[in-house]
Amino acid sequence: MTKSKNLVRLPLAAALAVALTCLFLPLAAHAQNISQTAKAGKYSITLKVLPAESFMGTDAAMAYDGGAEPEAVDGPMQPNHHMVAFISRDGHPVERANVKIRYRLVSNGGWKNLPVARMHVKGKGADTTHFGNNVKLMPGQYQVQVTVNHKRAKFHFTLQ
Ligand SMILES: [Cu+2]
Repeated sequence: MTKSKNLVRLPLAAALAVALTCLFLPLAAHAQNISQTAKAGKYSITLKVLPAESFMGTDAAMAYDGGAEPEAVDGPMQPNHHMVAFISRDGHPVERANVKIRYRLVSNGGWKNLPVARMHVKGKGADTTHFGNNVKLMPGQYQVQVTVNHKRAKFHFTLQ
C-alpha cells in the first residue's frame, strides 16, 4: 500500500514543480543577464547585459575610470540595463583600449552608439576593468558590435 501511494505522489510532485517553475519564469526573465564571448582579432570580448549599476555614492557598484560620462541610474534616461564589454588578450584583462560599442534593436532598424565609459568593479581592482554604460533597452532582439582598437566582434541576443 505504502509503495503504491508513493508512486502516485511522485508524478504529482513533478507536476507541481513544473507548475511552480512556470509561475516563476516571468520573474526570472526580469532578472535576465546576458553574457556572450566573441573574438575580435587577438582580443577576447565578453559582452554582458546586466541590471543598471550605480556609479554614485557609497553604495556604488562601479568605479568610474574615464571615457564617456556614466548614465546615472536615477537620471532622465531611466536606464534599466548595464551593457558592458570585458576585454582580454592572451588571458590578461585589457585595461586601456579604444572601445566603441553600438547596438541595434533588430525590429527598429537604426544603430545607436553607446557612450563608452571605462570602469572597474568598486573595490575589486583594475583586473575587473570593463567598458560600457547604463542604457535603457526595450525587450526584443538585439545586435551589438564591439570594436576594440579597430577589431570588431558581433553579438546577437534577445532581451525579455
Ligand atoms: Cu560596470
